[in-house]
Amino acid sequence: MYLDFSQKLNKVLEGVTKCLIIPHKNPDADALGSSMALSSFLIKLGKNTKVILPNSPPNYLEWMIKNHDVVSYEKSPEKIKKHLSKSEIIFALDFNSLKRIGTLSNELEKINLPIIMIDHHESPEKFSSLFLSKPEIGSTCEIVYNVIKSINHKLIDKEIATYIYSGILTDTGSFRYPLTSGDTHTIISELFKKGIDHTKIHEKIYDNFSFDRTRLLSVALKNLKLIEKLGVAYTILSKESLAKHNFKKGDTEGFVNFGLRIEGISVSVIFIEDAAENIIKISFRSKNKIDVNKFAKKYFNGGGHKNASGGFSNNSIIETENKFITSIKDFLRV
Ligand SMILES: [Mn+2]
Repeated sequence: MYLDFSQKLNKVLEGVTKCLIIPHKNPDADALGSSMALSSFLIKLGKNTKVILPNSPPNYLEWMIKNHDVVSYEKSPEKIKKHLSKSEIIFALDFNSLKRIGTLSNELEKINLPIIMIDHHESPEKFSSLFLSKPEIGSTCEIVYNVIKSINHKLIDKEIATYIYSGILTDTGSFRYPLTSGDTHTIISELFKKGIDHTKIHEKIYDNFSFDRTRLLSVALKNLKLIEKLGVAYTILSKESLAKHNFKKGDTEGFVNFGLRIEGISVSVIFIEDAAENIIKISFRSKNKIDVNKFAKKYFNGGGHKNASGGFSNNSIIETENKFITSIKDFLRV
């Protein structure tokens, strides 16, 4: 599978000198890791490569982009229009629907360039000329690693290995989610041989809370409610709580996972009031067979993965909470 795709990709790359890489909006370590790894690799192949971000990454991931030619569409739309007009090929990484790159998708629709999509989300949409969609793999970084390895494994150095490790680490929930495989661990072993400093990567990614963020977490935990019979935990962060703790983008990342630490809980949800967009943003996490992707799609305009998805509500917090209680009961058929 990888070999076949890599051969096709190699062919596409023949004669191409200018590449662009685009990950999804609100990029996480998998989106950035796969983009930076591929960018480093393409540069080593002699391709002029730039990474376009629909918007800027959270502060704690800034170290991942600092050695690269990265432009944010949100910050410099004009620059990006120029890059798009000069580029010969576009890589779409860690997303499979143009909705996931926000208004940058309008710019892509105006140009006519081959798009190569590499992704691991369910139900890919058709917007690419060549794609590798593998929902059975835990991270895009794992897929990208296999692709570049089969093109030229000698070009994978410590820097590329560090990016790949970061994406695999976070998208597998530190190697615990079901899609983590023996193959994943074999790759990690190969990355270790490239000299990665895994302790430092963990510290950069996980030990970076501000005091405000830690206090905001305490509010989320204090607000936790259980629907014990259903094995459901949920919490709410109001716009007042966010403002009081100087909320910055990315601060609530991972909060939703805490509910799943409670014994007997298989579904955890966080509702976050977004004053700027005037919506309630919702994150869903689940264990085992419970498909919160289906739930998010059916009731809260969302989607994602089976055990990790997101959605939103246009109603008030109280209305959203009530709708959630009714719909989750219905969904879990109680
Ligand atoms: Mn991913």
